[in-house]
Amino acid sequence: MALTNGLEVQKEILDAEIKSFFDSAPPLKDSDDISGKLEEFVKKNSVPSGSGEVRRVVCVTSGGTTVPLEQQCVRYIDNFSSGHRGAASTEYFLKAGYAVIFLYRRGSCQPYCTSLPDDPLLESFECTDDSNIKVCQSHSEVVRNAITKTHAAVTGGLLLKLPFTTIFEYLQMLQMIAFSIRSLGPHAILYLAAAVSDFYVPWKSMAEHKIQSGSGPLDMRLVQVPKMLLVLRKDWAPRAFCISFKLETDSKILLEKADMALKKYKVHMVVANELSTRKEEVVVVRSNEKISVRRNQSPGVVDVECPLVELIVGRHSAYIENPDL
Ligand code: PAZ
Repeated sequence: MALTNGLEVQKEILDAEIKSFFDSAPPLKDSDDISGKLEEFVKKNSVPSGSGEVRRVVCVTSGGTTVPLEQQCVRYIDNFSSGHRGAASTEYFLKAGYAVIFLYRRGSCQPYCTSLPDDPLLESFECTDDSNIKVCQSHSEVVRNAITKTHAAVTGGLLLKLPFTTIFEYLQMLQMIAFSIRSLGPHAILYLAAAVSDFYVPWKSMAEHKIQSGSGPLDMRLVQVPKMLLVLRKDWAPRAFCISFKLETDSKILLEKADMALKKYKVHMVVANELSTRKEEVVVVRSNEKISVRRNQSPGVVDVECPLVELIVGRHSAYIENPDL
């Protein structure tokens, strides 16, 4: 009884921290547009197909969130995430028949574009004469694939792309998505691959204008971002299959931290990865298993996300059959 009360108090404190985060965050500029798109997307994908099968929907989060240091933002704190994991995973989920809500950092990797050069406009195209531009032969296959597959997925109502930049935008949009997929119950997945800031400057204590350098060293207090995973699981979308990611640079603590996250946030699966080897290997951590998933070296299979998504689809099918196990 005492333990239950202790947990309840912790949950109340967390709820209050989360409320204060959202209350003080700058409101999303295009929130009506986003909710309209979400509503339409979920409605369209809730209708059972001709075979009576319910479409599965996954929200893939991708890329890093920024932490603004000024309200009229000149400077911000950022992180390493390229968005490759989220973009590649989106392709494999689409291939597996899922509809995907791709919540991505503006300017990060996009589905079907991960093998384009860094500066695709300049490197994939060439001017043939004053008025004509054509795709260079060496990139034509990739460009064609990127255009046709993206177009087919978006116009077919199977891919909804929603960009964010700041931690404020990301968490507000994630909450909106979680609320909108609730109605799909166990048919929905939350695949949280974005690298989310742990610390932020609350909007109200943030300088309005560009911080001046003349006044000596910068002394700034960052506050911890409230851990929203538990409320996401318990309150926002309690029946969705929830997968979080854990990144560490020290391999000695990685699995222990992933185990802790699994227990603390009650997610269904934690995908553990190390910074330097994240493109080669991940470990899927569940309460009863730890599975190492490696990039297949055979020709044509280039991403670790391919076997990872395959494994997740299998576990998700089992979850749909029996969500209480
Ligand atoms: O975006 P990317 O492909 O460069 O990296 C993917 C990743 C390492 C950000 C992702 O696999 C991950 O672990 N995300 C969670 C990071 C964390 O907050 O622990």
